[in-house]
Amino acid sequence: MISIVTLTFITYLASTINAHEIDNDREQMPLGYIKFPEPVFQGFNNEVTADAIFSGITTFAKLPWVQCLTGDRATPFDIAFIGAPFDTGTSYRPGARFGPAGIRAGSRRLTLYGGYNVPLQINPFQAGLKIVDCGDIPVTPYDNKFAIHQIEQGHKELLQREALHAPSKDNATGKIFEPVSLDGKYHPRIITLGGDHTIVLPLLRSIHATYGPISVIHFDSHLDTWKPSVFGGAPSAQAAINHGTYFYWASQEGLIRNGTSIASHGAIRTTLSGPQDYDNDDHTGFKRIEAREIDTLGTDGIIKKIRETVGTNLVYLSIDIDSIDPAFAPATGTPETGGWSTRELRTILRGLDGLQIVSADIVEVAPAYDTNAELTTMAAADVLFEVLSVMAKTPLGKIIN
Ligand SMILES: [Mn+2]
Repeated sequence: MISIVTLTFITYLASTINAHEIDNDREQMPLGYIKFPEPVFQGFNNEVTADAIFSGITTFAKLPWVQCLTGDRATPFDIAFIGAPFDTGTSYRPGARFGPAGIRAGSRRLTLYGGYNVPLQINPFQAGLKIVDCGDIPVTPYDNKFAIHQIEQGHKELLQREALHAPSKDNATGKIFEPVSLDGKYHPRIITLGGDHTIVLPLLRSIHATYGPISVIHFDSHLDTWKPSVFGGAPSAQAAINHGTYFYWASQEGLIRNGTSIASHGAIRTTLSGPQDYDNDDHTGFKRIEAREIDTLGTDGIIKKIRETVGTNLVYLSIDIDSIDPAFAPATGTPETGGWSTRELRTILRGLDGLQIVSADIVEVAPAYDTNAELTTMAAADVLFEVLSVMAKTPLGKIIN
């Protein structure tokens, strides 16, 4: 005999599962988890209580954890977060190896109210894309050469998979798309959590293998195009590859598009070894936007300069958290005062809406230097929320008609 209570429970269970399935159809993540917890959480009066935003295992924005590089290589996705906990290329404060864990902790609240981005008018978690947190790339702290190899291989392994959804048309114009990759397939977009900035050399090697030479938008207080003889003095071949020289090497290797007007620095305010550092920077193809230009141009003017520089090229986006002023983001390897506010950087990132951003990273978050209020990791997570929203609004593809 089945009791009335049991029947009621089964009916309730069925309706809950139904709601869950409907939700999954809309690719609603991670909200489904928050809104429809397991029935064991059923409280008084059969009321379903939501799981708290601060509980559970920490992934970026409470997204599903998929062990993309180890246990579960078969699950496809559209956008993946992956950590690269490497910090043995730093010149001043170490600690960015804890960046991925810190940024995830700073991202816990992102979906508390649902994740709708008001200025961009999109909820990236409900945009029909499968977004996952793949955990971290295994990175040795004992051997930089091997670690850089690991980062390239780990990133490449994810990037070269096919995306779950193949966008068939441009959102803005409704025109038919074709893929922009070298192999003619739709690949997922990877958002890497650094790690010090050295990781961008192996990341750009991976990007190059899938898309060819690329335009770069680089937010940083520093140039990072320094010649090894200038930055660090290059006592050995391995020491020559560090978080101040990786763009020099990327340029030498042809990973960045050749010519002028192909890449853009933003928020620059570092001291130099001399004016010749800017001549060297010019040779790598970067246009510079100084942090102080925001006083005269405003965020609109900064956005315009960046967009004029990269045009309609495919873009890789690299964000050093030190582009933000240390008042707002103190926990970083080489802080520089006089930077942009978190609000200004977020506004500028939203201004990249419509660009073909193939992948992105945020680097140099070193949580040990943060305040108890988690200012820096929260800023990093919120900055990535803007990047994610821009990506969700703009599918990757080339209009063919
Ligand atoms: Mn920097």
